Amino acid sequence: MPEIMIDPVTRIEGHLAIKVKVENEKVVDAHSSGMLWRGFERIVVNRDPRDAPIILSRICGVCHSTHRITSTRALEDAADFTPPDNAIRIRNIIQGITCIYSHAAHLLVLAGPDYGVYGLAGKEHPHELELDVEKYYKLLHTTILPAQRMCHEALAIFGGKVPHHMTTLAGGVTVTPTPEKLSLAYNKMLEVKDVVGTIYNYVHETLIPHLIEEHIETVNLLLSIGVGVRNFLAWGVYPIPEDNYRNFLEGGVIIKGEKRKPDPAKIVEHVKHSWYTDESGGNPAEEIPPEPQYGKPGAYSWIKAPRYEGLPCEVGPQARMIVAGKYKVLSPYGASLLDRLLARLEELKLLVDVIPDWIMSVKPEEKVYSEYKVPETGFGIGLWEAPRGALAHFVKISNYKTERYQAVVPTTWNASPRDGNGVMGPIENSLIGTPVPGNRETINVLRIVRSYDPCLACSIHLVTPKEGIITKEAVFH
Ligand code: NFE
Ligand code: MG
Repeated sequence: MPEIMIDPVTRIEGHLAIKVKVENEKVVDAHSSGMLWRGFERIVVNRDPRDAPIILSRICGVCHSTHRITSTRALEDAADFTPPDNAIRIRNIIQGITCIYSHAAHLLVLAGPDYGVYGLAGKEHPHELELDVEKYYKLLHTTILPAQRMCHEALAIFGGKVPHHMTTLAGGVTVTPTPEKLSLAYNKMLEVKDVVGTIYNYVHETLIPHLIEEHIETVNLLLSIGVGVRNFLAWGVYPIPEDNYRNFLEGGVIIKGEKRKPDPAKIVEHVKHSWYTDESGGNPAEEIPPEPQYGKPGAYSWIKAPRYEGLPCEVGPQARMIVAGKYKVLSPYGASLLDRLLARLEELKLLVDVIPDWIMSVKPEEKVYSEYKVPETGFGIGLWEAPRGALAHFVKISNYKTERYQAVVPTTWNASPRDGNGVMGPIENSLIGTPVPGNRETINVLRIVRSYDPCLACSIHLVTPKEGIITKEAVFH
């Protein structure tokens, strides 16, 4: 039976290896392996808890702001503390802009080339899925990079710098939102809104109608592959002070089609197939900081396998938008590769449209910080949404220090290996049945993996290695 190893998967963040077994030109088995080891949950232990948001922002170079905010929320939860409304508004803006630049980068730079960047830079306009590198280069320089720069500049107005903004801390934020800063950020985000609006309209008015008319078989293929587990989890994000703190994108968990309120007590991280000691798993509120055990028999990933009520869950824009009731799935199977991309585009549009209003809702005359005191003992959970999905940080404080810390991160859910019951993670599951023409053409395997926008730095959040380079032979022996 042909076996194909893709190591590393390119155009994602970090080192992911995908191994598929192919029979009769279809994937019949899949393994997802996170191939870098990090150590953040260990680094913050025994320090002042207020160090955690600063250190944990460094989990990732993409969603750094998200980790900083989520860690701050965990600290605030541990002290039963609510920050001032203006701080909530500013954190929402920082988070929203993070999501905008991350989604735009995924759609146009990471996943886009797999589809000739949807005709915008295809060899033949507008349906050809083969990339014209020269056209793409031009698009990158005239449109994509300037829009990214504008997002970073707007974020820096509220965060001091990008990456790793500095203003969010337990108690609120430290930026003074003067009318000048607000209007500068507002104007920058209006420009971003224009760029995204143009691309969004092109996709809906030109690309999709054209594909449906002339290439319905491609559309049907993209709607029928990469379906996945169809359990969806989102914690909810963007509490709006003016709306009684309701989340702009409400959270929920959908299991077997039934939506419920999500409960972090129902998470268990499995480690049977992960390079950690068996003691390292469990509920994140109780788990010990992860203890690496490279070479553990049966293990093949540095990613743990979080499960909700024992089940794998997809997280990310498709999950979040379905849970929030903001996206209607096109696939008859309840999820798909194409829906994952379109939900990301819809969320991007939703955010570029609303962020200018959020900027104007900040009140320059109101406070942005209240005094926060680290409790002598406490336990707190920060629930939030990263661009790639549900993010939870758990902190246990004793004697004014961090005794334990856990982060359960979006790509940990999506790219997880098999769990203790041998059940595949969402990406692995999504690959089963994928056509592989000639038993060797892997474009659709790659498209499916990339549709989750994996980030390995986040998913493993641990770095060491005295052990040296990890080779594929060492993994799949
Ligand atoms: Ni490193 Fe992250 C996001 C978080 S992904 S990018 O989005 O949290 O697992
Ligand atoms: Mg973790």
